[in-house]
Amino acid sequence: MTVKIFDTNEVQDFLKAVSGFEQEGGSERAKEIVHCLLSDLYRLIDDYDITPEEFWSSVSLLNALGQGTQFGLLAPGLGFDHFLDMRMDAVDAEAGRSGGTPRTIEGPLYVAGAPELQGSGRMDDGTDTDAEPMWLTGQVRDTDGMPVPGARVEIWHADSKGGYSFFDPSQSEYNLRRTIITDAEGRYAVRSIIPSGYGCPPDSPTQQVLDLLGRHGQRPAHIHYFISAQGYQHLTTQINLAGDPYTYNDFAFATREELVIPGQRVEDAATIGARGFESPFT
Ligand code: MBD
Ligand code: FE
Repeated sequence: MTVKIFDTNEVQDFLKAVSGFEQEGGSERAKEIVHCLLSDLYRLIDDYDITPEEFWSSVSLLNALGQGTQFGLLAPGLGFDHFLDMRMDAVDAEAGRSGGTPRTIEGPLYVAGAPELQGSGRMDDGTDTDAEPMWLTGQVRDTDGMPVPGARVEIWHADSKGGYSFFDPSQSEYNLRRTIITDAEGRYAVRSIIPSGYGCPPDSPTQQVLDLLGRHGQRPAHIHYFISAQGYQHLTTQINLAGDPYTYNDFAFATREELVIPGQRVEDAATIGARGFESPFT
């Protein structure tokens, strides 16, 4: 049995009523967007002969996706975050802004208010005994290559099990989350631990949706950055540690070639200072 009713006047008038077209007040933009969205969804129900059972089980799934950060996790999996980035890239190109480190997605696991470090310091609490130490050093430069002193470099990343503090209750507050203010030469340097890739919880509603699409929910090992400074455009980005099996198979589509960084093995932390920055680790 297939019935098609979408194109009837009754349904079209009903859609307008549901979207508030017959009412004063509210937002015209909201009415138009809701009308467009509902039209697509009603048509989809018609086209695919969605049964009431299928519809209500989708509602249950949406309710589950409303818990915690679940929809925030599914959104990158469905490409929304990357699509919004593509749009911001296009806006920048249109305005003639080019150069610098490419942006990529923020993801759902940022937490504001991390401890602040002046130029350098340590990000891990020392309790992850499975982890290898990692030093992150860098210099914030403008698109002309000039150093930016006093820039805010916010860094957050996962532990050796792929978990993020705050969302993983086994970690201490703000573990692996810091704000570093760049020094007079625009430089920063921190000691942390090498993160593992992230995987969506296997029994989560997000993974349930990915399973229906035959997709995995894995991200390669990565480190998140916000870079900001007075008078400059905010940058949201990440670096990927080269060599991860998921580098070019990220469920969140966040990898960009320029952001894949090969780590260098350092036997003596003091040598980090030899590359033009007085080492805070000696
Ligand atoms: C992450 O760590 C992440 O960065 C994204 C985008 C999605 C899920 C987990
Ligand atoms: Fe992440």
